[in-house]
Amino acid sequence: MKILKQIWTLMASMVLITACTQDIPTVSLGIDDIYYLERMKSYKLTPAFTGQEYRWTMKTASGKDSLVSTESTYIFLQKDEGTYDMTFEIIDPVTPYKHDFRFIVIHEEIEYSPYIAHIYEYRPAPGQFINTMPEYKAGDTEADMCKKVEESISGTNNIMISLGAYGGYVTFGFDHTVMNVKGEKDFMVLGNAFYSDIGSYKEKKGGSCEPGIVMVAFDKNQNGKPDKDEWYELAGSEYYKPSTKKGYRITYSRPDPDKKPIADISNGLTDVTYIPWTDNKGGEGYVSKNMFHEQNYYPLWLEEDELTFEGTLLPPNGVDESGFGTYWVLYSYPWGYVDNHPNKDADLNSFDIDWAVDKEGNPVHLPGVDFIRVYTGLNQYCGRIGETSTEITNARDLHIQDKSTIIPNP
Ligand SMILES: [Ca+2]
Ligand SMILES: [Ca+2]
Ligand SMILES: [Ca+2]
Repeated sequence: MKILKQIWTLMASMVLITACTQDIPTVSLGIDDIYYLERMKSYKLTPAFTGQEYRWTMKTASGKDSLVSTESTYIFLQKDEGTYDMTFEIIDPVTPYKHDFRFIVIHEEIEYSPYIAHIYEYRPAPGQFINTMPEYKAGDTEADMCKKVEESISGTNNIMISLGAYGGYVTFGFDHTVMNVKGEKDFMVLGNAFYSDIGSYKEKKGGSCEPGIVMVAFDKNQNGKPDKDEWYELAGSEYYKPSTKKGYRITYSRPDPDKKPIADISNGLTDVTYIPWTDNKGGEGYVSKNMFHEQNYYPLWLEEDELTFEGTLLPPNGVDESGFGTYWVLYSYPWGYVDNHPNKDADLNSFDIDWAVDKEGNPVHLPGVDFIRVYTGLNQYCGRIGETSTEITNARDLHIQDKSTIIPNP
């Protein structure tokens, strides 16, 4: 905010200088002649005049005008420092209008961090690591829990947080817009996936892979919050397969403290009917409680007695390779999910904003994203190892120079 304020002050004084040296029109177009803006920050231009059609063009290196938009408003956003000469035209038989202006994109005053700067929301589904990763203390509010998540996974911190069973999510952002660079992956999210050490499972890339689905949003209304902005799913390797269900919705209920637990000791479960869920496909079941994690599995800072999550559902990836519940292998999907491959495979934990699709599955081009959301993509229960839950330890923007190093989890 401080940086922005300084930029605005700088811009305001520039506008003042320009305004004093030329005739002031009686009605202003609302677009200045020159703007100073930090790289990877967006600025919305809203002309005061209207007409039949609009043309926003930008001069290319060869001096040609390249059309960048035909909307009435335009959000300027550039990755690289430099001078950008632009023209705005209103095409109208009665009141045509043409205005040349310039953006000077400058380096940020305070160096950007390539790592998470802010957690906007932490809404895990029930799970065996909920209320412990991060730890809930009596009286903690949702904001307190967001702060704890921020302390865990922002900057170079890499303390694992859990999203719980299907649908549980976290929404985070950086101190700038993550740019969508053409033909390149744009950001990386790390989890705690690993392949089994046993030969054939290792080769088949199976072990503990708990794929989380990634969604992205651009702050179109420019208010710095993920509120009315449209979310787009990044279509991973399973997205178009018939085994993947779209529009899945699940509701979990707060566990009843007076309920009689039903144990399955052979699987280490102390209550197999612990947290009930129902879905919109006619399914129902439970998140069981196990003997290794005795705390309450329902997010205790939330007042609601029911939690509903909605999204795309990936097919089950867990196989009981022992045949009697003692050795579960959770296989990875090829690409496009969080907590799906070991962190050392940087490329398989990296994401391209150009994978974004709308609700109908049509590819969408976004110039960059301000908000990233990850949610657990499977509704699966694997005996003694419990519900499948995506974990996150850290994330980074791949287009910002790394000035510090983090030690990734194995
Ligand atoms: Ca890209
Ligand atoms: Ca917004
Ligand atoms: Ca995991």
